[in-house]
Amino acid sequence: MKRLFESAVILLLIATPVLAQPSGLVVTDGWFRSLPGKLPAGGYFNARSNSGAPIVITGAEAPGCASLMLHRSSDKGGMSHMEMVDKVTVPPGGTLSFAPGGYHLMCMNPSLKIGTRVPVDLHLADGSKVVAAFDVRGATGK
Ligand SMILES: [Cu+2]
Repeated sequence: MKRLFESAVILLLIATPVLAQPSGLVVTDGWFRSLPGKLPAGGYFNARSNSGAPIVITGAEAPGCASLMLHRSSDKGGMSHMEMVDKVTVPPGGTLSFAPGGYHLMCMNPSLKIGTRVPVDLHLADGSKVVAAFDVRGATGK
């Protein structure tokens, strides 16, 4: 019986593309916008919290990025502007979208190949990390 349970769990782990991590953070729809040359690539995803407490993302890394920063875009006096943030908080039971024009990841000095998938590690304030696969797309987001 225990065996059977274990195989079922393993099957589930293999078959489920989105894994609820122990932290309670579920990452879906991850993708990078790859631009020509060595222009930084924006990274976008949805972060959903299954936790009763806030989940704080403090950093990120990925193999195709020399560094991967947390950024936020905003409009100041009609000028689009972005700044680095040191953390992003996902509210208890809520969803935070990292999307063009708002929070995003910024992949510096990228070596990303369009059509591939790369693993992204998100570092959380509690010391744990969540790994999610990001699709690498072109400039139009397709
Ligand atoms: Cu940015």
